[in-house]
Amino acid sequence: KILVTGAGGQLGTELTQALADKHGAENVWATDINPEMREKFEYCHFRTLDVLDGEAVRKLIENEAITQVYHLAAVLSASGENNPLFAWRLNMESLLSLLELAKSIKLDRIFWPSSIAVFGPNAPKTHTSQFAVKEPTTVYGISKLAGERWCEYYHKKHRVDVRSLRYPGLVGYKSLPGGGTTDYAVDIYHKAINNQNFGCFLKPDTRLPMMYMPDAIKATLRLMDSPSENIKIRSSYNLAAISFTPEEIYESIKAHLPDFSIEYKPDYRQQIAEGWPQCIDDSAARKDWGWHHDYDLEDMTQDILANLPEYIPYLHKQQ
Ligand code: VAH
Repeated sequence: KILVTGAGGQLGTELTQALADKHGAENVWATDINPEMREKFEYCHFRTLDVLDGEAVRKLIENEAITQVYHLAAVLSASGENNPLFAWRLNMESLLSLLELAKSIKLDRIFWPSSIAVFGPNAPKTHTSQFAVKEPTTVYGISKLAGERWCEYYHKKHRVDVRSLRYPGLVGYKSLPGGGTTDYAVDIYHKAINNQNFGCFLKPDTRLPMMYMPDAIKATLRLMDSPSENIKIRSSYNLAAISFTPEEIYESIKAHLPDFSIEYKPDYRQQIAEGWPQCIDDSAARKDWGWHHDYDLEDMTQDILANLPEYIPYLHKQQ
């Protein structure tokens, strides 16, 4: 029985569906702080849940005999800078109370997303290794680094089977752009199909590690299906796929929609992006549990331009 927190978010929207497809919708409890998300989860169970309410989380897990928790609820990098103490509290306290709960209630396994945001400006910009120096400069990155340390601690000290991935920027067409610094790469497709000029909040040459959502889902399911003894890294695995700049994703779209235009208006998110690596080394994930990505930039652009137009009505139901 699976519990997903923050199910209404960018990753949760697609991961919850994938988990229902894999384990049966009757075995999946989607939860979100926003009760309006209920209409996105008619295919499985839905509960409104504040992950900071430890008692409510415990009750749901016990009452429904939950065995796996995908704890996705979090404040992302850009939003976090506008509300630092709340971002720290939500990202950190909710994870800690879940790990503490996992000590007493026997949970089969927990998934918790980390991010390449754990690396700061002084990490190597390319081929950033699993163990490169981590001095994150955003509240989000600080909370994800601290969270990784706690995951490894609870695994070592209390045998909690918690697993984690350092996602790059995730791009998908099934959710609207959110509070992430990489969400320009989601918004650009919406503007392109509406033939609107795209105002990009990053400079044209800002290279970032990115991944198409189907690859992120595949990695998550594969990590969680692997035998525990294969999961050697219990902080969080580097995970990589593609790496592109705003100019490159714009050109990949323009090849299909010649009239599409862009202008660059860098804002506070430029500095966040410049503090992150440009492409990271995920050899540990490839070695330990056979990771490899499927989609490159052109595959992603073709798939999104083909599917986003007919998906739009569902998206605006979410707003
Ligand atoms: C963010 N999408 O922008 C997230 C992610 C690497 C970026 O962590 O905050």
